Amino acid sequence: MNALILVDIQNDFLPGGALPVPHGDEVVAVANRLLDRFPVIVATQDWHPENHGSFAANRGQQPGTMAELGGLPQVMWPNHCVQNTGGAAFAPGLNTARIQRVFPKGTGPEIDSYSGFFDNRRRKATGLGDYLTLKGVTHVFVLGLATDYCVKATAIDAQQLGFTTTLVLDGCRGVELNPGDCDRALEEMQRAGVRLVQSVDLATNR
Ligand code: VGL
Ligand code: ZN
Repeated sequence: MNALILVDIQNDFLPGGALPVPHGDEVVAVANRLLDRFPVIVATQDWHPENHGSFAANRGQQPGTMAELGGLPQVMWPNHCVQNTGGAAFAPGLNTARIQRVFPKGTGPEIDSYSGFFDNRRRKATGLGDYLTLKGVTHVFVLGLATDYCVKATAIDAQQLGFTTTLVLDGCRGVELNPGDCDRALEEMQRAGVRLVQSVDLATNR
């Protein structure tokens, strides 16, 4: 059984948002086009409290610098995807009606969660892994935002959990804080066993 995982396709990650991913809006059409082909569709949603420790303003830091959170190195981000704000809402135009379950992440102030499966210390699961297993999913297709953070972490965790994992390249865009970050992320995913495809090369699964 195949599942589509839509990673963090949220307003704050679109151009004009609080943590804009260049051309992030372009993944929406790719996502919508693929929806009909998957029996299982889930989404992750970055869902932070106002006092989240990854927010530079809460730490007296500048966005884009490095700090520490929960004992791990942590990029300091602009405030973004605050729970129940418009910035945390899914992108307008994303066909959310077919999303069967949403998995919020980054909900605790003391730890970030790039992966849709676990927090960054891998202490707590979001439930996504168990959900997919319960649905009989063996192969997951991942797309969304951002290639070099949450997409990468989600795809690698999926593969490591035993799901055959395919990244839909044209359905992803990255932050690229440092030049080359997206290319390195793709290499890292491939090294972990993640396959890369273009959406046009996906056969219809119906
Ligand atoms: C993300 C940075 C901070 C992402 C989330 O969705 O890739 N990046 N929070
Ligand atoms: Zn975040």
